[in-house]
Amino acid sequence: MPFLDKVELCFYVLNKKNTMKKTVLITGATSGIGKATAQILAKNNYKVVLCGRRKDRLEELEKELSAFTEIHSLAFDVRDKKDVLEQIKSLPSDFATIDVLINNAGNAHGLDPIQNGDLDDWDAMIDINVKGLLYVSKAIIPQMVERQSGHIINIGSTAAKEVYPNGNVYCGSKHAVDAITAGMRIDLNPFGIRVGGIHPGLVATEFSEVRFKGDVERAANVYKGFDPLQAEDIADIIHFVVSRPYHVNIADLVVMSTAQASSTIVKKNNL
Ligand code: NDP
Ligand code: 8X3
Repeated sequence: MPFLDKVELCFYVLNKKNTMKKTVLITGATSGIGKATAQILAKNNYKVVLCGRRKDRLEELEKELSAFTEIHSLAFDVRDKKDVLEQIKSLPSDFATIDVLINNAGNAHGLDPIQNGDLDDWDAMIDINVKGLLYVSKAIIPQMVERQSGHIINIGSTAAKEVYPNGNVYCGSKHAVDAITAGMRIDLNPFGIRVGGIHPGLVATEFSEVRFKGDVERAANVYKGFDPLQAEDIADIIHFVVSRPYHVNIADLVVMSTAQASSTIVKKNNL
């Protein structure tokens, strides 16, 4: 083959690879599961829109991952519905078509019996885990409906499947995520949109630090004495889920560490 034809072929292949890249928007990409997911997808030929509130972390991650792919960051609080809609609308044309939405932002706030629960903690969990997920979805679903394609992955929890002592409102918020995921799958079925839930057990992230309001020692104790899931374990599974052929939808997945049998049964070494 003449040299110039070879060069042309190289350009064609590179171009084709680029136009075939899917764009993934990940909420809660500044830490834990969301960050690890951004890292694995960026290294596997996806364009990534990173979302979170902490701008410094977004900038740092954007810098790190730009070595692998196109990255765009959006800083917003998922509770602010006006800002959620405006920020997503503001995406540059290169990133505006979202093929995969990963609704991951969320946390537990507090671990108290219902009679002692803090109203602000309850608001935070319902507003972030449930309403925030809905606002982000509302901003993106119309374009998927129009294109008749797309993939939505909602990060629930084992707390979406069972209730444990003092987990009351967090478990309620995640049960809502589970129900909303099923509802999305039903309503978006006529449009050929994939919808699934991934439900991890205990994952060693900043989750417990947030739950215990910065009490690092109490947070570390949650993961002591056994081999907990790491954020990368869930990210790896998310990569598997998004990379299945389009006719395959992994609808509902519960993932625990081997040491965990349920929310309250964890085989710990003697401490
Ligand atoms: P982290 O605390 O490490 O990460 C939480 C992420 O959510 C951060 O990036 C944070 O970003 C973002 N976030 C929190 N509140 C808001 C908000 N108001 N607006 C925008 N973003 C927000 O925890 P995980 O990675 O563990 O948690 C990720 C998801 O996984 C959550 O939905 C959690 O419920 C779920 N999960 C976690 C498990 C665990 O054991 N760790 C197990 C099962 C499910 P920023 O603060 O920058 O806004
Ligand atoms: C996080 C897992 O068991 O702390 O959703 O609720 S748990």
